[in-house]
Amino acid sequence: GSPASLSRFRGALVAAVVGDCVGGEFEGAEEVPMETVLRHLNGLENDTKGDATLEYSDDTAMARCVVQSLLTRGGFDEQDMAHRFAKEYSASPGRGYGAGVIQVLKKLASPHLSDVYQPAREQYNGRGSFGNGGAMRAAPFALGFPEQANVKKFARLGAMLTHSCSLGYNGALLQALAVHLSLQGALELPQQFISKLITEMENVEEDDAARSDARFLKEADKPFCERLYRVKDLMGRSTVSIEEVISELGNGIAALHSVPTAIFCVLHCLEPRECFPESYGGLERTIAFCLALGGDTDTIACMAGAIAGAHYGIQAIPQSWIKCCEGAEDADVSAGQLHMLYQQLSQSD
Ligand code: R7I
Ligand code: MG
Ligand code: MG
Repeated sequence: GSPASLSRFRGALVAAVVGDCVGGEFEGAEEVPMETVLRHLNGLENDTKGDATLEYSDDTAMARCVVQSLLTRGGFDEQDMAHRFAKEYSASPGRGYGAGVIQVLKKLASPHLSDVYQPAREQYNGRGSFGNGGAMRAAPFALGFPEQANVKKFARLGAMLTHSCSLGYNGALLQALAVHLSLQGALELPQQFISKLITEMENVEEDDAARSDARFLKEADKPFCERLYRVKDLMGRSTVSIEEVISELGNGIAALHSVPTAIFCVLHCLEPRECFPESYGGLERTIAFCLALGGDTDTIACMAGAIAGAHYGIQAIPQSWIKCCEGAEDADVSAGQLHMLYQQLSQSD
């Protein structure tokens, strides 16, 4: 498809929902045999019960708030977005939210709050959360802003409403950037794609807050860069086992242990591989690979789904999968609306 086409927008938003819904099955499991994953995915194709039987989790619930806020405000409005997060949580608290973020969402509901970034800063002794809750809902920022600088700026601020630790919000920035590049067709050249991400993150992680958080958490000097170099390294190998992905990149609930992993899953599945059915296209391979990792499967499949969906477009997602997932049809409609906003903003530059 052409850069920033409607099909890519629809692919990104719908595949994110599908990843969340389909990935929920294995959340928290240890490494899942590929056979089991394929059986689960096959089951969707033969699902006669029909409509939207797989519920979405907090990942999609919060992404929907981001989308609706960007659309109604025509851009980023932190008050509006914070208000939507709080309202969504109080309407459906049972979507599987992280244990810590619940405190933030309750505080955001207070009508007396003057600084909407304050509750997030109070988490974890003032250090803020490094969870992947900012990254899991970052994709819509790539669809809402044509300019790369704005994607980075607003994905970061949007994440800071709940995640004030740099390892949390920089994970969101990285995820949004990956979707942004993928929408432009950058995955046609995978080596350049990963190099661009590294160059951008080298800059982002220069920051004093990033350096001090990394030191405090005993991580590498530029933690996301270090992980992206590992991704590049794994890309160069002819075979990579699931165990290696888990040990090198992680499959956990921290942004650092899941965003680079999601990016790797997309890159690794660009070409057919022996472990997948021949009938599978790249998007199906990507989702299946994410599920086989176990751990935070809904979130990793959601993030990888957004990046892969932006690359392959809507046609790559099996209809039978879409039908099973709550919120997938809504995401398709929203993608069309974001595409219009994006085009308006592109023309006004
Ligand atoms: O990041 P968050 O919104 O959780 C997202 C995850 C996704 O997998 C969703 O699908 C859902 O299942 O949850 O929620 P947080 O509570 O901010 O962070 C998630 C978890 O990371 C927390 O419950 C902690 O276990 C851990 N964590 C930390 N632990 C110690 N110190 C995050 N930050 C810290 C920290 O600074
Ligand atoms: Mg979830
Ligand atoms: Mg999760």
